[in-house]
Formats: sequence, structure tokens, C-alpha cells
Amino acid sequence: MTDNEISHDPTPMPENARCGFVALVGAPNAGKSTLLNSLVGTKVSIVTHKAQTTRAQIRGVVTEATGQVVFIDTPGIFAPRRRLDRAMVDAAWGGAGDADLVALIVDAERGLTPEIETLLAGLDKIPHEKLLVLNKIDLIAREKLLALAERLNAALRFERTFMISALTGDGVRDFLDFCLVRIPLGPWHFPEDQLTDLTLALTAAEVTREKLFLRIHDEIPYNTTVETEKFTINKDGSYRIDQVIYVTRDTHKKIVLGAGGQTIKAIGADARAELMQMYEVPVHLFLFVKVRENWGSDPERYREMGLEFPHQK
Ligand SMILES: Nc1nc2c(ncn2[C@@H]2O[C@H](COP(=O)(O)OP(=O)(O)OP(=O)(O)O)[C@@H](O)[C@H]2O)c(=O)[nH]1
Ligand SMILES: [Mg+2]
Repeated sequence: MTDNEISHDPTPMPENARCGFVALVGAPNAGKSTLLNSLVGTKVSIVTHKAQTTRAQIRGVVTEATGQVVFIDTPGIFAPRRRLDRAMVDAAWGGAGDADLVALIVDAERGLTPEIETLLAGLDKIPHEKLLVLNKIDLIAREKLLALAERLNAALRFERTFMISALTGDGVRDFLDFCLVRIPLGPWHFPEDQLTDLTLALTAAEVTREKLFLRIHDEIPYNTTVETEKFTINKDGSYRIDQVIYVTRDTHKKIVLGAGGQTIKAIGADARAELMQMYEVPVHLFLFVKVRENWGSDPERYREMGLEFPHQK
């Protein structure tokens, strides 16, 4: 373990415990999920170099001697075009609305973009205490960072500014410590050893979606969804996981399968390896690709992802 890695020794709830929700919001690709994983100390939320990876709220729990912080990772906020986009953006603002504190995560290398300006205007409308987290400081010079912090603080009132690298862990501890003292008094929401509220089935679907995002390019990943249809714990302790990858067109199906099925095989092998490492049991993973042209307007698909179905397209 390096100096920057966070480890947690769960302890039972003390008297005067604190417990609260901190939403991580920001533009797509800002590093929100990387930060969530760094805070929790293990992978809870999927991460890729592509924008719009996270689709629903993902909660990660940090329990320390004095308090429990439930961090809410959210989809990146952008101008929605499709129904799925709208559901994702609604989930992000919903996460902010439900939280005790809202942290705006900004990719410091990209700086104050029009997307961030829209976000600032949205945040101005909610009454929550806000924190500014400048991320990816491993990529930029200090002077640029200070100038960006100044501009953002002039645009909106932030309680505190943090400068971090979610990737290296630099500054993450300070951010966590601040959250631990700022959340309200109250009993813990989760048992002290629980790290997320995601089910095994949803986690497994997310892992496969991550591998798909890493291997399939252009618009195809944005037109796919992954669902766990069956999750069986076998007598010998191994897991059998049956999943469906929904695509919208036959041409997409061909690409996801690849010549002789080699792409789907590789996605499956990547996902299986990670699931085995996560669960520490043998995993038998079966992937099926189905063409469903209109899955993007099927409420059931949204429910499976943990999203509300927006009636407006
Ligand atoms: N260099 C550097 N890269 C980072 C840092 N944090 C995240 N990244 C990278 O930025 C990319 C996006 O990270 P994510 O954590 O998926 O970003 P996100 O904000 O959750 O993105 P969406 O879910 O799409 O909204 C990945 O390639 C990360 O490895 C950081 O501190 N430094
Ligand atoms: Mg994410």
C-alpha cells in the first residue's frame, strides 16, 4: 500500500456518531467514479476513459471511528439528447438533491468549460453546502490550478476547495476528513463492513459494461445496456452469471460478437477475471447479445439500471 491509499478498519458505531450523504457531481469524465473508488478503498464504480460511463447513482460507503459517509457517485451532467441521457442527468441532479453536501468534481486540466458553467448555474439553484474538488492535479501546473480555483470560487460560493488526484490518491484523505466532520449527527445507515448498496447482479452487469466500453468504440457502447438475467450461487461456492447485452442494430451485434465471436469472448474473459478477483470465487460467465431496437424507450431496461424512466423523450 502506498501513502496515498486509504484503508478502513471498520469499528462499531460510537455514541454521537455522524452519518451523511455526499454527492459527487460533475461533467462526464471528471473522475467522479475514480474518486469514489479511491475514497472507499476498493472498486465500487466502473471507470473508463470514455465520457458517460456511469449511468445511475452508485453509492460507496466509508465507515470510520467517528462517522459514516455515504458517497453518491452520479452520471456526468451534460446536455441530454436522448431519453437515456435525460434519465442519467436526472439521476445526477437527484443524487445532489438527496445529499447533505454536494461536491463538484472538476477536471482541472479541462478547466472552466461551458459544461461547467451550466453545472454552476444548476448548483446555484440548490440550497446545499457545496465543495469544490479540482481533480487530476497530477496533470497540471500549480499556477494554472490556483487561477482555476479563483475563477470557480468567484462564480459560486464553495465552502472549501480541495485539489486532488483521484488517480494517485493525492489530497483524497483531506477531502474525506472534511466530509467526516461536516456530515450531520445520526446513526449509521449501513453496517460498518458494507461498502456499497449495489446488488451482486448489478455489480456484475456494470463490470461487463465496463469491459464492453473498453473494447467497443464509436457510438455502439452508448447504444448498449447489460443486464444480469440470472445470478446463481452453485453448491461448490462458484457463481454462475448469465447476462444479456442489448444492442439496437444487427450491425452492432456483429461488431460486439466480432469475427468468429472473438470480441465477445475477450469481453467475457476480461469481465470474468475481474469478477473472480472481486468475489474471490470461481465465476462462470455466459454472455448473450440481443438486438432490441427500442430498448432505449423500454421502461423495464431503465428499472434494471436503477434509473427512473423519463416520460419526456
Ligand atoms: N491523470 C488522471 N486521470 C484521472 C484522474 N481521475 C480520473 N482520471 C481518469 O479520467 C477518466 C475518467 O474517469 P472516471 O472516474 O470514469 O470519470 P467520471 O467522472 O466518473 O466519468 P462519467 O462516469 O463518464 O461521468 C479515466 O480514464 C480515469 O482514469 C486523475 O486524478 N488523474
Ligand atoms: Mg463515472
